[in-house]
Amino acid sequence: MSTDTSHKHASKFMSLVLRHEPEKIGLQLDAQGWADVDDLLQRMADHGVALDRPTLQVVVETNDKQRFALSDDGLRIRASQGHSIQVDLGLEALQPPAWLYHGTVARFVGAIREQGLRPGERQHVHLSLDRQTAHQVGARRGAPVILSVNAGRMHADGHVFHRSANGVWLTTHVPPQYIAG
Ligand code: HQG
Repeated sequence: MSTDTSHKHASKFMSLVLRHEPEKIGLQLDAQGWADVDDLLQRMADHGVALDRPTLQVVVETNDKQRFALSDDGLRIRASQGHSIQVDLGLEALQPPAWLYHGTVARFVGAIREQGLRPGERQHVHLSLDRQTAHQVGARRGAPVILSVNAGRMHADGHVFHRSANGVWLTTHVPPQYIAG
């Protein structure tokens, strides 16, 4: 495996256990989603994904979307967003920019126009700051369709927004009336 490929493999495994299935390797996350770094590394090694502490640092620092955050003392790690398990990231409520963007694919658009954007398996609907990022998010599933979300009006109407440590805007539901083409 090239270094890049092995880092990507480690990152995907870390996304799985830090966002969705910590029990897969018997890992404990606290209420804010943090895991003990040494425990994570030991359990990853036991499951065939061995990396040392300096390499973990590199994986975290070079991750294309900055998906992971280390605590200030370096002893704990968590995913910055994208969880399906219940965690409280402790993010403050913020005023969003006037418009945010959501990348999806044509086959979901009918349901989205009817029900609005729903978080699905995750805790939050994920919204991007710019169309280019939304394009990349949608392109994971096919030809991307980009929806514009009137976040300014949502916020004025009392909807709560957060921004993850890696710059993804989060809210719990975007009703259809706030979605433009
Ligand atoms: C769609 C990646 C039917 C929604 C990305 C999306 C992001 C609906 C899918 C992050 C719907 C959910 C999140 C409705 C929404 N009816 N379909 N009412 N409402 N959908 O993966 O936003 O690489 O949970 O359009 O870059 O695609 O993992 O959300 O297609 O930041 O770090 O249901 O995941 O980041 O899919 O992606 P997801 P997402 P990572």
